[in-house]
Amino acid sequence: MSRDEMRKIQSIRLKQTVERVYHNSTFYRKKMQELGITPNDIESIDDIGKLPFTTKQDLRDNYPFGLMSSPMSEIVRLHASSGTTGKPVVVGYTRSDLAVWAEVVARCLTAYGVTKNDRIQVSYGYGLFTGGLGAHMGVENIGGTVIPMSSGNTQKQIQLMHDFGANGLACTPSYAMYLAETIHASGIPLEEFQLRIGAFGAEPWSENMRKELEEKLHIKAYDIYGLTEICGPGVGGECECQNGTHLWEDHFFPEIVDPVTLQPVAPGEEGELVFTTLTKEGMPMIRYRTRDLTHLIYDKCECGRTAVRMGRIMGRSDDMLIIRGVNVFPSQIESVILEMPEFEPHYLIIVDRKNNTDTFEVQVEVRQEFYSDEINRMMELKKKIGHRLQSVLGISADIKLVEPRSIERSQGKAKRVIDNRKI
Ligand code: DLL
Repeated sequence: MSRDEMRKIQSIRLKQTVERVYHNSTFYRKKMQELGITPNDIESIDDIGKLPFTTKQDLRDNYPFGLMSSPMSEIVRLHASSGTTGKPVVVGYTRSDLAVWAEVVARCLTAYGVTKNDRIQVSYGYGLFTGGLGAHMGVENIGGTVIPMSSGNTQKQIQLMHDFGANGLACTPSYAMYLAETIHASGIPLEEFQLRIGAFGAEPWSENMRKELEEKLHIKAYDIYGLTEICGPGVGGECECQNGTHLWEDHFFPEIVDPVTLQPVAPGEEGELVFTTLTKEGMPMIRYRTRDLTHLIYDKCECGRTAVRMGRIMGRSDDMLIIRGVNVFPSQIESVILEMPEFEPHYLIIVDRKNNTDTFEVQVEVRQEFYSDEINRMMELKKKIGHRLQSVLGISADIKLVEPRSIERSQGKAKRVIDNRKI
């Protein structure tokens, strides 16, 4: 599709989306009124800059359903991901939203070369996380066979991958690496597996990691990108050229802005990725700040697809960590520590990658009056905070209780996160 044609479609859909949110969402109507604009001010996609930005904080402030633009009776599915503190970010989908989602994941899979003759093992987590069910719908949409494994239970994953002759694997790149190592350790020859294609995403990964995964598993490893707020996996995916992630811009309009000034950067420059959904009904997003730092490539791709490409995600403009595929904000950990009287508000988060799996340690100072030489009492305390963190974050941390005043005090901005991973 030519750029002009694409922009025509984007313009029509943007106008429809703006009408929809203005008339159906108090939140967006108020935001637009504050800027003194109405849907009549949006005549084409070139007017996108007139619209307000939306942030994770807006989702938190309007938890759980405040940003829906469809009545709840039209919402057929809810998903959620971590917010910056205790409350998750909640997204609602109408039947049509689910159809679009299945379509965009199908586009990714098709670009990887997956067909109805393939069996795809989906080893992203199923549940509120969008990874499992999103990939699942995409495979079904192209008529492939889904093996809905979800994550974990690694031995069984390998056994069924082998016995069912899975041709594709969809999971985080770090879990793929772990699966690869477990396969090698199992002694089953790689030749007995039918794996050909990997659909990896939900966390940053590098070209080196791609090479390693391709060599270890004898596959072609492709990127799949997405975020809960916009729809889940399938906002974009790589093609056979493996040279940038095509964003399905007829459904999700991308912009790159300077994260400080919020002004658009020059074409091709790096900045923060911002999306406006163009076809969503349940919970359309207007200029949603993803916090992902990347750049866009408008040159034609050798595969023939004209959809814009995105470079690798180079980092984030906030402090969100992705640990074992789970989004973790230091502020979530801080709020758990602050609500427990046994601890000082001094902590350190140490993240590393050993044997291709993320390690996650939280060091926290015990208050003098709770500090004890008795191992049992300390173990009890460790368990208590460990459980609390697990229930808030959705993953377990190695807790290290330390003596009062043993964590280095900062002279300026406290450095509370040490991320030693070299991805
Ligand atoms: O991770 C959706 C997803 C599931 C994408 C499965 C791909 C595959 P969230 O949990 O909301 O949604 O996390 C979204 O994860 O803003 C990025 O920072 C990061 N992320 C997702 N995909 C990639 C990728 C899902 N391919 C956040 N490369 C996003 C780098 C990624 N980072």
